[in-house]
Amino acid sequence: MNQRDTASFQNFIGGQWVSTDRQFDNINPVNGSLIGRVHEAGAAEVDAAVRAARDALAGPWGRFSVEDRVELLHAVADGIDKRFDDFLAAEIADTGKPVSLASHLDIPRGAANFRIFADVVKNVPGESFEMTTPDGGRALNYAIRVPRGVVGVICPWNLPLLLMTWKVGPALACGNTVIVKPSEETPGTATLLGEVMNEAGVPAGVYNVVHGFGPDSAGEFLTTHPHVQAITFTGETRTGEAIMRAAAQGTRPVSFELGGKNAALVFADCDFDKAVEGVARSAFANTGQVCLGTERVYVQRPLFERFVAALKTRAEALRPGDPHADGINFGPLISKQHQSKVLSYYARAKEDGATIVTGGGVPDVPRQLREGAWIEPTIWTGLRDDSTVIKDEIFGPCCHIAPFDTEEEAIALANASEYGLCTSVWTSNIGTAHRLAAAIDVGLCWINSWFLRDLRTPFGGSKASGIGREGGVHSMEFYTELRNVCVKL
Ligand code: NAD
Ligand code: 6OD
Repeated sequence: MNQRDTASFQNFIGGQWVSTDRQFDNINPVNGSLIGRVHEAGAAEVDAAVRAARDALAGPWGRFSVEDRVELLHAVADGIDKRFDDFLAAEIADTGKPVSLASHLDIPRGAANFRIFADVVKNVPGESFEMTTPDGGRALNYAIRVPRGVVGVICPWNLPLLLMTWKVGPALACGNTVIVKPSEETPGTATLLGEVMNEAGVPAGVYNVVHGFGPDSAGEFLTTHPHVQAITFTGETRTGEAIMRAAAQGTRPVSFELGGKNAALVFADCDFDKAVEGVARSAFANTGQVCLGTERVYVQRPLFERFVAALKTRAEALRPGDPHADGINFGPLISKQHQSKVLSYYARAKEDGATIVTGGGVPDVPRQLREGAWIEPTIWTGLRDDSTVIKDEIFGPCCHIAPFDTEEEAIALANASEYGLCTSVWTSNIGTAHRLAAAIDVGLCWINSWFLRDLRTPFGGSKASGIGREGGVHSMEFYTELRNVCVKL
């Protein structure tokens, strides 16, 4: 079938739309309505995708020069721009995120992820070493980067297009072929990208999409397939552990962007309004479903009461509702299932004796939205450091605020987590800023900012938050094998 059936989400294999007889519902989290049926890929469809991806490597794609790939990836980015409204509609239908967020973050980053990595591969420097040989002659060593081959790309649901293209962009720029397994919750934009790939003239089999779940479904079939040569994954730490076990068969390399329980540290000398605005954004943007989000806020004692009051005002100003409506800046959670999980933490905070500064439940929304996965932005104070709510990643629009006195205490609190994805430090003291950046065990440290991104920089987490770094030349490290060529002159 060459024409995509727009009422459903089919697999995209070897440039063709592939349906299956196992289908599941894709539900709109705004109101619980059915968006469409998703065709689940089984082992046979995953195997067909791997074969298509291998054939593409052996075919014209494998002979593309860097310049050819760069030109094509720019055409893909242009294709996303041209169909901006289609991508926007698909992303909003799947996630319920407000149009203001998706149109400023998710969709533009979808296109930028192709442009930036096309430009990175064009400019990545090489290395060479000349040497004297034992017989007194000369030899020249130079390293070339070759694609790894077929790359499995497993994605989450929170920033579907952004996080998928963040991996597909560099993988293709380096000459690999990809098989994407989008989250079962958000099949829309990965599917739509198949159309753009065909329109841009990307050879069949270079970009493939298989739909389904993790265990005993497309995710597991993909990660255990012996001809998938590298796996890049974004999602929960526990899922990462399962994928790592699968990747151990055949010692395939992995790149993991995993969970976080990030701390914001607000010093008494900060620019107060900017700190409140930044921490509010980091706690509540995308309804708290951002791996970089802040669920632990530590405020230096002289500012504590004022900061809690100001953050409460921010939380209470958020407007849930129809994502396309004017003035709406707060979407639902991704699903009823995730809503139950987040609400269980809201209940746990109460049981553990938290003071609920604001929120703590489900907001009152218009009747037509009541089947949606709505949740209140929530702030707590007064929990003990060892409370589950302080330790677990909740992935909801909530944070706990606690006071601290000294810089050493702030560092110890930030580091008291199994995770190490990011932190944000709010201070006007440059010495404090640099000392904290060196002392907090994270992959990303923002000073007086949050989620400010230059795509050339290393991105990833330490501890249980990930393995490896992607971004700029760091993505090249993962998506290529470096081969040394030694030429006796
Ligand atoms: P998840 O781990 O449940 O699922 C992610 C993907 O893995 C989905 O496509 C899922 O179907 C697939 N999957 C699940 N089990 C699998 C298995 N055994 N084998 C193969 N594939 C499998 O994560 P999620 O709920 O979709 O996303 C939220 C999580 O992602 C949070 O923990 C969040 O912190 C994390 N995340 C991290 C980053 C980062 O950059 N560090 C970015 C976004 C999200
Ligand atoms: O900005 C990015 O490149 C990136 N990987 C963001 C991750 C956000 C997590 O939810």
